[in-house]
Amino acid sequence: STQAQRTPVQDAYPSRLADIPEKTWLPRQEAVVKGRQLSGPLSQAQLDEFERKGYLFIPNLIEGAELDQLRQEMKALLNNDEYLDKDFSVTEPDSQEIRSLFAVHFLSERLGQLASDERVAGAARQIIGDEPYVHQSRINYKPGFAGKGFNWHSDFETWHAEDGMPEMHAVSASLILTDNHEFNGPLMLIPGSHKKFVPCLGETPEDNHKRSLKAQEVGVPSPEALEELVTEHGIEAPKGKAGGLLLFDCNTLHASNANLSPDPRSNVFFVFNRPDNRCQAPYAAGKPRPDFLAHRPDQQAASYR
Ligand code: 6CS
Ligand code: FE
Repeated sequence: STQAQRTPVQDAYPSRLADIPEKTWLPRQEAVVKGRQLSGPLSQAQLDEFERKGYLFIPNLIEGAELDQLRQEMKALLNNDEYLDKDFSVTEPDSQEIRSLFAVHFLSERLGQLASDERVAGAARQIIGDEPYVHQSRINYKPGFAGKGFNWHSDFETWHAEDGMPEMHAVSASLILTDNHEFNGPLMLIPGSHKKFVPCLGETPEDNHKRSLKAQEVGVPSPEALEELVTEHGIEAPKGKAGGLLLFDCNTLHASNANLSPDPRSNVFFVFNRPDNRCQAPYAAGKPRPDFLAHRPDQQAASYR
């Protein structure tokens, strides 16, 4: 119900505003790296880089037969016709091609294992400072010549406004399953933007996710705000062979272009959240989104299989 909405006064991260925001950005409240003392695969230097830039790319994390298996698994999932009419399978705005398939750590045992693999979940633990749970998982797929892009956004902005994620204690881990090069629409990030929350203009429409997952128009910073941030911080696009892992903070601004090359671009990604930061009531939307977009720590796979 709309009673779940909070007033902006109580909220450190107000967004979906009716009027043009007073300030371009508000300072981040939470630390970026919170588990330096915990065990895990990342070095202190890697944690420093993540802290500074809001992302870290680890080339060739997975190789050889293990990578081949994961690519096979992705193909099998994308070709599974049973998923075609499910709400967790999202197609492109103008065609029936799959753009994103959600809840993949529940749909696939192999990907479920990957989500709890120490190389991935251990890195998340070191960043967020506690044993992570999967808040969201998905495969993003951009076929050659046909895959569309994603507008600039902060994931946290959506998760806070629409899913009720209280604070910035989540990290995304994106394993690239195809080579990422400058022509197939690799992820672009604004390094350092994770320390600034950009309030966005425009109230959340009902069932916004049905459109936003195809093309996000609400919860995106204004061109003026983006220009200011890019002027200060620049844009980076880590590229590399399949099997590289990109870790990025929940509030790092990112986007990607359409794929105008013949080569598909795909990745599987897991968003890890801290159990004490589980989602509550939305901060700026009428009702919470379906759970394939925002899992709860105790949720079972049974609801998808
Ligand atoms: O809706 C989500 O949870 C994710 N998808 C999009 C297109 N934007 C926000 C967030 O990354
Ligand atoms: Fe995103």
